[in-house]
Amino acid sequence: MHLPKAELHLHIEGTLEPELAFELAARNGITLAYADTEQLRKAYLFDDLQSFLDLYYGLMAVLRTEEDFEELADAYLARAAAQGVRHAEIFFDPQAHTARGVPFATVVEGLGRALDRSEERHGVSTRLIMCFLRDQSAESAMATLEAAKPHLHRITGVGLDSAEVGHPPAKFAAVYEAAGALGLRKVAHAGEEGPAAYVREALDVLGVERIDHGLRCVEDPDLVERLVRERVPLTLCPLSNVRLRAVDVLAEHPLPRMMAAGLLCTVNSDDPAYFGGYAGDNFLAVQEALGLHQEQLRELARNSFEAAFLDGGPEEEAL
Ligand code: ES4
Ligand code: ZN
Repeated sequence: MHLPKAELHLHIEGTLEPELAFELAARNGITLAYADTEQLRKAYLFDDLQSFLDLYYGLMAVLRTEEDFEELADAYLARAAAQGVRHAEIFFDPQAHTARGVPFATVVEGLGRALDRSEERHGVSTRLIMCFLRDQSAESAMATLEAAKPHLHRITGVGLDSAEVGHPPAKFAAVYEAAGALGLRKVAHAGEEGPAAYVREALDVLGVERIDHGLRCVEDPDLVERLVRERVPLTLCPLSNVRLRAVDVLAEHPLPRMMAAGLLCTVNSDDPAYFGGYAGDNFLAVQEALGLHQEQLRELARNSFEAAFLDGGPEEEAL
């Protein structure tokens, strides 16, 4: 599926393919608990968010140097470009790296090296969004924002990810306020496995401009009406929803109903190495399983550019 599109929900650590994991492990003298890429790929079968996250964080051990992060990002950008992605807003999880002794600067400079060459090499413009791990403390998130300060020229916004239930958005109110004061854009995962109330809270308490996933908004008609009225973009990830059992099968994904309700939906890949496909694969999968027509696919692609942080943000719009 080569329709030109923007990818707005992509965790760079979730693009680590088994082959690259083994290559980096060998280079860094790390022994993985899997015999080969085939065995590792079999471990990429899980049935909920937590079992996925355990593997995802564990495998990050192979990422140690700037070169590692550069290679990871460059490999993603090449694959994305081949599937029609022209603009990518890329999440990374600084705490997952600093907690194991990899400095913030190593991560952001390594990713930055690949991103700096992306337009020229791959024809893909990029933005970087740092995510706070919501199952860690608000203090840790604030310390992470502090660590980001020397690198803000590379960072467009903040996000919130990891285990959702029990970690409502309001926990991070002060961090998001501080991020906003630094001129950073704001997004948050909400309504993936958590309730519709978390989507409301992300809007009201954190002041986010986009909701990552937001799937469970459909349980709350008043919320849907508000999201439509305010044109709040939702970054949906259909293949992720199937693999993490947010929906039983793709044919039952609420995407067509959400589009019909007037929601500003986008289709993204989340953690493509783990969930069975990149951006174009997600477009193709919803086309086949949900019978979306060309015009609906074009609407999704148009939405992705409308929802992208390609403008100067709310402050510029207010001028
Ligand atoms: C994630 Cl699918 C998903 N949900 C929450 N946090 C994440 N981090 C990486 N992928
Ligand atoms: Zn995600």
